[in-house]
Amino acid sequence: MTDTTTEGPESPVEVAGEAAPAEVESPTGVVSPVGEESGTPFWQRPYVERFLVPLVLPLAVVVAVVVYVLNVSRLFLATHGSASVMAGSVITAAILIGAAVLSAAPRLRRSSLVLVTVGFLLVLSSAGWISVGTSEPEAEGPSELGPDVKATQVVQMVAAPGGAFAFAPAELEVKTGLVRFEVDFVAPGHTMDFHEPETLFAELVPQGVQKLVGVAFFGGPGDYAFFCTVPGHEAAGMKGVVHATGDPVSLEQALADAGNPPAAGE
Ligand SMILES: [Cu+2]
Repeated sequence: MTDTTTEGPESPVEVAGEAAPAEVESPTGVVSPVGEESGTPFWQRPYVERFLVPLVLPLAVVVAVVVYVLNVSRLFLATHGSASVMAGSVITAAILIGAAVLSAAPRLRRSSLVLVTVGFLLVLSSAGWISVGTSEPEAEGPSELGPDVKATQVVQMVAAPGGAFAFAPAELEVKTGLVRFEVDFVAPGHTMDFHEPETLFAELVPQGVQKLVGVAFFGGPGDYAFFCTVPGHEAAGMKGVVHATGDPVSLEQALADAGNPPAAGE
């Protein structure tokens, strides 16, 4: 090669003579595959054919199926309404229809097939996020107070006195803090609960005629509404109001004030 650069007049002949046979040999053996690789689409290259299709593709399909199953089960568990069930059904139907369309269209270009498949995978993997809400009620900090929690005040109450849709008393005044409600259900088929979840009051559901105890936490002054949760009973008048007065108090402080051990509130 150094000779060709130094000897000007001879070099063109030598170069042409040496290069010509080299070019003739190389295009058939070496150059042509390179030309094919750069010219053919990515998914038709040898490595793709050899490894992606038999190895990666089945794995991807398995992962997609697992993700889909998890997502759909999550979808069905997530909400109480029928919207999520309908969404899940629509997605499943779309998958079936899409698969039918794909199999019925053999003349589709391979690139379009790949695009459609990727699109379906994206839809599948996002299926579970369509539903709004959680399968369990979100934690509202501390859990509801049990009947064994000590309270600083006690209220005696009668539910459904004389069979009426009422509480007696229907209106009462307390101080902020923990209040123990001793409710005498003198007629079956009634309950008691507070509208305000921050009272941490555990709904009282008696078995027939029964006296039950519940503890409510009133963290600040204000009105707290209690009612019978049986449909129609509150509208019929089975409700009442607790007027809480006094300084705001934290649950921890209220529990301590009532003599509860520190771990009781947790
Ligand atoms: Cu009732």
